[in-house]
Amino acid sequence: MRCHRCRKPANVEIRRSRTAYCAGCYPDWFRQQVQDRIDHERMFRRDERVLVAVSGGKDSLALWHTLLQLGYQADGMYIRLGIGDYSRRSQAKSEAFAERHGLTLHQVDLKDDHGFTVPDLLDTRSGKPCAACGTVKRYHFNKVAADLGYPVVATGHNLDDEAATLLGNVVHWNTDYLGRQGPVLESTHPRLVRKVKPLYRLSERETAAYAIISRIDYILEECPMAKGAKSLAYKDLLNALEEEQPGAKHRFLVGFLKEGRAAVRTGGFDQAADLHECARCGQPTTGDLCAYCRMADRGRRKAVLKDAKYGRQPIAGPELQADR
Ligand code: Q46
Ligand code: ZN
Repeated sequence: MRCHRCRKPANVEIRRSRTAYCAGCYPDWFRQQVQDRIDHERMFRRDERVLVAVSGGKDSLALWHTLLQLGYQADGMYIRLGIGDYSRRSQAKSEAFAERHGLTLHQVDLKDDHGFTVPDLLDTRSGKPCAACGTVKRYHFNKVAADLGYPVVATGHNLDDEAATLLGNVVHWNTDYLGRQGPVLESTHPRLVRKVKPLYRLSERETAAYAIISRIDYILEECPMAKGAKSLAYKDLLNALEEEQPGAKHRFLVGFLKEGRAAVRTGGFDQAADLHECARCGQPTTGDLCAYCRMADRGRRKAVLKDAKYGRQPIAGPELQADR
């Protein structure tokens, strides 16, 4: 195949559009796709500072790199989740990227700053901390952005992530989530920052190709907690479908956003309704304590028990509070 732009031998094939690009033209094509989405979805303006949620993986580092190349003011934020060597290596990749490009990388350390780690949040039924980990990440990315005055948080969710989430929500008919799934989540409260996903139409393969061609040094290994996660099963199903029908993932997600989402929006969930400040941390919540503060209490209790078992000195966090 030949490059769609310059007719040189192609390196990256985009099967869904029956095109291909050489390594010289591909990064430009990729960045143009991102720019189109930012503009079309009105994700952020050039005068707005963007906080990129960074994990050390290809998607978040490719996103950060792309935004900088497009001329946006983008800083990074990394959360030290405390998932053993995986966390240490992903932190090192994130810090190295920031250092190499002279960028600001904000960090939160769950254990040192909050007294627990993600493995302390294991769910007793699933044996996985992923749902809780997602709450932790959303909470801290939002809180740091709100505290430091960033109007928007950008995450590296790609087409594969979004299509898998959509399939999961359809399988379980989570209509509230379906009604809110999309590339932009607007702010509904002064302390809830806008969330955007500029890579949502680019596949995992396309993002990886961008990262490799741009010589981005990212962590190759997956989080060890991801093994057996339902989202991986949905991704496998969608990949099998994509093999048979190139473009199926794209049509599934984009078709839903265009046609299906409005139909399920009647779910009745209104995020703006009844929001007040969490009694502990001040973040918006519908309850007395926010979901994060309740979960953090459980995590700290587990951490204290573990520290006692292994004879370690527990790290002080906010005082433990009884479960409600
Ligand atoms: S980091 Fe957290 Fe993921 Fe690891 S524990 Fe699960 S959610 S798999 S993106
Ligand atoms: Zn709280």
